[in-house]
Amino acid sequence: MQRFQLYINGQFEDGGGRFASIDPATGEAWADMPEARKAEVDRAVNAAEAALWSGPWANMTATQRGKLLYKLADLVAANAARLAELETRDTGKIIRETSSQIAYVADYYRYYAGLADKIEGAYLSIDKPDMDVWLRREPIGVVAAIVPWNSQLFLSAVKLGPALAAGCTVVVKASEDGPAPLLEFARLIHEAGFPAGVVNVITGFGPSCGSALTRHPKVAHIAFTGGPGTAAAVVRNSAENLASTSLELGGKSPFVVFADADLESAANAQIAGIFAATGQSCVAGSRLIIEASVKDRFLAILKSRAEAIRIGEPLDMATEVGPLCTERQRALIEKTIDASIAAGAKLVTGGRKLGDKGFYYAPTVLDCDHVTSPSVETELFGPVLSVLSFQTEEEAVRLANDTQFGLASGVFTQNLTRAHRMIKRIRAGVVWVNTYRAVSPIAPFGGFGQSGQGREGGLAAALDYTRTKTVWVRTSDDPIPDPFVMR
Ligand code: TXE
Repeated sequence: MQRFQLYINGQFEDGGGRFASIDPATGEAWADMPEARKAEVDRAVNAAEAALWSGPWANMTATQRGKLLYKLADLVAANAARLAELETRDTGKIIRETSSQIAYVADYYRYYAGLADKIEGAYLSIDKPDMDVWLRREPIGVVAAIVPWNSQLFLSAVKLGPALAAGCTVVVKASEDGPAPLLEFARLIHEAGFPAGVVNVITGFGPSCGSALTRHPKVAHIAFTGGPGTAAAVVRNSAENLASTSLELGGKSPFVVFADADLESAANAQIAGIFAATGQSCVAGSRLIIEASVKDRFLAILKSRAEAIRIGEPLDMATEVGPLCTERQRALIEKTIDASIAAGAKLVTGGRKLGDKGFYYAPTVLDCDHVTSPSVETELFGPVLSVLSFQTEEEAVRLANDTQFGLASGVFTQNLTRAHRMIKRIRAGVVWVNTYRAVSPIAPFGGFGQSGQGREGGLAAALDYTRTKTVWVRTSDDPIPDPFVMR
C-alpha cells in the first residue's frame, strides 16, 4: 500500500495513528494514511503561530511572498498529472476532470501571487491637527483551512492562495476521505521553499482532528468547505477561540430553462451541471426547473444523453462518470431516491447501483413534478437530477428560490430582458446565464443562506485574510500639555 505522511513545521511525520484509504472504484484499501490527533494539531498550530510572528516569513516582503507563490504555482503545474492521478485514485473523481482542474489550480496560485504586493492600507484625513493616521493591513493570523473530499487541491487553493498572499500562516486539514493529493501537495510546499510552519498539512477525523483545530486558541480564522451540519459545529467551536469563519457549504442549485432557450445547448450544460464529478460538486445544478411546454422534449434529450454516458474506471481518460467517493454517500442517495419514488416521483432514467465492486451509481433523472420529493430538498451530492416544471416566469422564480440553500443557479433563455429580471430575483451567490459551472480565480464565489457566508476567489478574498491596525502619529514637536491644567 502507498504510504503518506503529515507535514508539520517543515517536517514529514507519521501522525498519532494510521488509517486505510479506500479506492472508490474497487471498495478496497489502497493507501496507508497518517492520522493527526490533538497532539499533532497542537504542534501544527503552534508551528504556524511561531512562523507568523518571527523568523523568515514574518520578515519577508510581500513581493517575496508573491515569488514563493509563483514558484508553488509552477510546481503545481509541473506535477499536475501526478497529483491528478492520486486524487483520482483516492476519491474516484475521473482523471479527465482531475487533470484539467489541477492544471487550473496553478492559475489560482498565480493570481494570488500577483496580488501579494497589491494589498494596500489607507491614509485617513483625520479631523484633528498635527496627526497622521493610517491603516496598516496585517495578516489576520493563523488560519485553519478545512476541506471536504471533493476537489481537495482546488478547495485548498482558494484558501491557501489568499491567506499566504496576505501573510498568514496556515494549517490545512485534508478530508479523511481521499487525503492523498493534499498530503502529496505538501511536498511541493516544501520544495517551493516556504519556511517551516508557514503551511502545515494534516488529515484526520472530524470529531478529533477537526474539532481540536477549530477550537484551538491560537487559530484566528477558519475557512471551511463541507456540509451545513459540520459548519454549525465549526461555528460553535469558534465561539471558544472567537475565530472568524468563512463557510462554503454546497447547495441545491436551480437550473432554469425557458422554452425559448437553445435546448440542445442547455441540455449539454445540464448534463455537465449535474453529472460532472459524479454530481459531487457544490454547484451541481441538481434541480431542473423547466418550462412545461418543452419539458417532454428536454427530458427526452437528457434521457438519451444520460444513458449514453461512459461509466467506468476513473483512471481511464475515456470515462465520463466514475464512482462516488464513499459508500456512505451512495447509501444516502439510495435511501433518498427510494423515499422520493415512494412519495410519487417518477424515474426517467437511472435510480440504481451499478456493478459489483466500487461505489457506482447510475446517472439518474427523477421527475418530481407536483410531488413533495425529498430529492428536491436534500443535497444529495451525487448524480441525481430532480425535475420540476413551471408555466410562468413568476412560478420559475418561486421554484428557483424554494430552497434553504443559495449557492449557484443557471438561467437559459434568449430573452434579454427576462434574463436580467431573473438575475435580479434569484437568491444565490452565483448566477450563470446561458452557461453553467464557469469559475475563475478572478471571480468571487460563495453562497446565501445554508450555502454559507464569505466569498472565495477575487481580490476581496485576500482582504478577508487581513485585519487593519489603526496607527496614530502626532506630528507636532510641541510638548503635550499637562492634562490637569485648565485652559
Ligand atoms: O462533509 P463534512 P461530509 C455536503 C454534502 C454531503 C454532506 C456531508 O451534501 O453529503 O455535506 O459530507 C471535517 N470540526 N458537502 O460528511 O463532515 C471533515 O473531517 C471540524 C458539501 O463528508 O462537512 C472534512 O475535512 N471539522 C460540500 C470536512 O470537515 C470537521 C462538500 C468536511 O466534512 C468536523 C462536502 C468538526 N466537528 C460535503 N467534522 C461542498 N461545499 O462542496 C468533520 N469535519
